[in-house]
Amino acid sequence: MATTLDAAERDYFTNNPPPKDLKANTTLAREFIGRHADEGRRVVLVTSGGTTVPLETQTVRYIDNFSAGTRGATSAEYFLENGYAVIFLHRQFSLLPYSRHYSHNTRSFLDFMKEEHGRVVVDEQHQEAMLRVLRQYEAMKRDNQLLILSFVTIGEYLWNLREVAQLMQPLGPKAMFYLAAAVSDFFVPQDRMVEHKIQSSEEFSATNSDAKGNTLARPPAARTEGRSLVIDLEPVPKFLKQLVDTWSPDGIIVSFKLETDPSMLVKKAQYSLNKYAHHLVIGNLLLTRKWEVVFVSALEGEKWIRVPQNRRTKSFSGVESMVGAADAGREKQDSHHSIIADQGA
Ligand code: PAZ
Repeated sequence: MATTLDAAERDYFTNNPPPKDLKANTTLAREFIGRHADEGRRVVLVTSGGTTVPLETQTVRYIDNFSAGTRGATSAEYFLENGYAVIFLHRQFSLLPYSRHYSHNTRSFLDFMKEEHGRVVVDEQHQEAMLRVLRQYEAMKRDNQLLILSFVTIGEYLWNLREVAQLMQPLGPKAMFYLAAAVSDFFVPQDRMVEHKIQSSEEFSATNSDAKGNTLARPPAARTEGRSLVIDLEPVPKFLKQLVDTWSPDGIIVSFKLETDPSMLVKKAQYSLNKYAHHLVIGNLLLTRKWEVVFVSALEGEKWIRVPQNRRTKSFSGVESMVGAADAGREKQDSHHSIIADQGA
């Protein structure tokens, strides 16, 4: 089994090229991990947002994943507040810790401002909430506790995950992996990816060549046949096993499982726990993910955590009530709960 997985890893990372910024990210992560290890801090890698699956090398079209990065960005704030150093590996332009309170909103951040005596100030009604967020943000910056790295594609995500996990290996159980990103299960391997935009018209559709103009050895994974677009994706190797067994075997590993069918959720979470033998699977359903999650672990079995009805907010627009509700909720929740279910965000 190990051999098969090692071969799958070798095969994937040999045939799918590293992202251009991998070296720079690795340098930043090495320095960050080393500094916090010297200071005795625990380090958590939080992954957040959805990966894309490009259909062409010069990408015009891609398959995306729904995630906005709310879970990851919110959780990162709670990890920071609880003394962790956080490496936040997120989908470019998805939500970020702290700024999430004022971005991706139905309101512009300018709506929180007003002009006073020729200067820009925060509107009175937002002062208290914004001051609270700003103080947390500044405390985090003072201690250099947050490193932000980004990905867009599934390939960029996997390369960064592997590099950072291996760098965290020496931390042993002081390393945590909190895998909240929505990662594609299927992808287009490099040797089946056409260089140029897939044409919709048959007249122009002979595009099955790579960057050098050579015809691909295997049929392109995405191509037009007649007037239809045919997409034939391959499975992404299950690297969670590699993370648990070899990349960071002593780290604490928390994975997430998303389902839409309630009858599948616990079953699938349990299956994942048994298969990968890591510490915790947090299950959530697409439609209720902001209010309830289920923890599935070998130690405690199945345990549901729900945000009480009266603390749920319905829209993204009420930032002040969102921050207020989160803080009110916090009194009643222990920090573990708060990390995964911050209402309103
Ligand atoms: O980013 P978001 O807050 O909109 O959604 C969070 C989530 C549902 C992507 C996350 O909680 C999760 O379940 N991630 C793992 C998804 C999966 O690959 O099963």
